[in-house]
Amino acid sequence: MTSPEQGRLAGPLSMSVANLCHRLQSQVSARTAAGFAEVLRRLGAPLQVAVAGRIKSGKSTLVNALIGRRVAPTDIGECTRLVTRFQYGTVDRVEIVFTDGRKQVLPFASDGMIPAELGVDITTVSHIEAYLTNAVLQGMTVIDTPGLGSLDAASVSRTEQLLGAAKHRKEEDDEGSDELDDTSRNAVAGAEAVLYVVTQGVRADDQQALAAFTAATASREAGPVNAIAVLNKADTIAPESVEGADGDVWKAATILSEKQASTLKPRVADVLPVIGLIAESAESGGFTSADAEALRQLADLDDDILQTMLISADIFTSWECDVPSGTRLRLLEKLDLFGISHAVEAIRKEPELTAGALRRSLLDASGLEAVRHRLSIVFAARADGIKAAAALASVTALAHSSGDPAERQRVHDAIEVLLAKPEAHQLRLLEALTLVASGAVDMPEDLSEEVLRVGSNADIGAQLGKPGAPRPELAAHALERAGWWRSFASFGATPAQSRVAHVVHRAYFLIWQQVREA
Ligand SMILES: Nc1nc2c(ncn2[C@@H]2O[C@H](COP(=O)(O)OP(=O)(O)O)[C@@H](O)[C@H]2O)c(=O)[nH]1
Ligand SMILES: [Mg+2]
Repeated sequence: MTSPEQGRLAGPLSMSVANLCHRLQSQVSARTAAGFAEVLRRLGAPLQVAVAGRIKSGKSTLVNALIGRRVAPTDIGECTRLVTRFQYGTVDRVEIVFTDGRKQVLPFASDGMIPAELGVDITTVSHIEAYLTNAVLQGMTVIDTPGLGSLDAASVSRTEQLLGAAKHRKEEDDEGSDELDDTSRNAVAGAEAVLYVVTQGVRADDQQALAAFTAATASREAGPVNAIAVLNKADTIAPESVEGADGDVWKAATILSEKQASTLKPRVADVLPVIGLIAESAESGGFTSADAEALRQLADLDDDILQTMLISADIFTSWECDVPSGTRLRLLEKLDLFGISHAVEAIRKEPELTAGALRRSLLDASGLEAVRHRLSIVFAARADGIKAAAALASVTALAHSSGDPAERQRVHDAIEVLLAKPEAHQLRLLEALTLVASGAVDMPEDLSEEVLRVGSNADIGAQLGKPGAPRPELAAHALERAGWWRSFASFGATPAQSRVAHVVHRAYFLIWQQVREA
């Protein structure tokens, strides 16, 4: 079976929760035990990352870039109105999942993509499951969403449901049934983290969508801190419209990203500029040596002529030139004007550039690596806490709905024991992070930044803001900050700040223990 279950747990806390489920499984009712089995399956699955944002913001394009394969249909077609989950499998396979639970295998289109049209009544479809052998998916399940912008009400509601914003049915409703309740089912489909795609100009409904997601995931204690954002289509920004950009597109994109970060703050940690289209072409095999050859021909053109052609897509394709206009259209589709101009410049600077090196240069220009890096840092640092918190919430809900007080007590006691363990402290840290990042607890800027840093990095050096520093220095710094936060908790802090400060103090203390011991 091509199940996503790889048995790899995200970290020590997930391990403890898994042990708890295993231990309790024989001591609870069959129905609760079935629920625990589902919790265990989910705990072992990769982090579920939803790519969300307005329609046409370039979500599917970015999904293809991240997976490294052009598999999600972009632009129009039925499939772009559905949620598609891309997860790891040992064989490439696509399934339509219907709202009544039925599944139907969907053959790939001849170009290796998910067909844009399904050939079934789309109103009966819940979502699409795509199993792919791509290594990236062993680390995370990527969920493509239709978008929360305009479009039709049905796709909006499907997206909201996926993001957990839809109302959950009460568990009491299906008491006695051996079926999984909606909470568990929702938890399985629900996203654990979000990659939020915006384009130039954040709109009110972007804010709303992010707010809906953070509200829906707040119960998982990870809250707003499990979202990162990208400013996509950076290539389409007119640099002359951005003050301080000096006519440079990437500089303009960086300035706009920073502006949007302050608008979206504290819901997302930061906004990274990216050119999804170029990233997709460079990463998914879309960029070929024939394309490189055509670009080489363009690079040979007189510069005045080329600059004129690059003024607009229309001029670029209709201008009289040796490169066939069909070829030019193809280049436009893959790279757009900015990518073409970037490639031509790279070739002119280094005429011997191979097609592979040109692809690499385009990838560098797309900003995708920075997005990948950020994804791996933020989500890797939090996956253990995020997954464990979600699992604990499900375990609690399952015990709660069992109707057996003794069983409920047993589960409750086991959770209490677990929460007292040092590895459980990250749940409190995530919660503190949420309080600070959401503005629920007001902190001076430097202190909020410190809290975010401690809670957003997996590497101790990075947590302490001293990457690569020698251990004794890290230990001394951790101890110093532990002391500082303890005294801040006792003197000079508001009661709410004080609760956060205690958690941060303990986080530093645990870090100190770790560096000192190793
Ligand atoms: N110029 C440019 N176009 C892009 C970029 N990313 C996506 N697009 C185009 O925007 C359109 C919508 O993209 P799509 O991924 O389908 O958007 P979605 O509706 O959010 O999934 C497609 O024509 C893409 O080729 C980008 O970074 N730059
Ligand atoms: Mg799409």
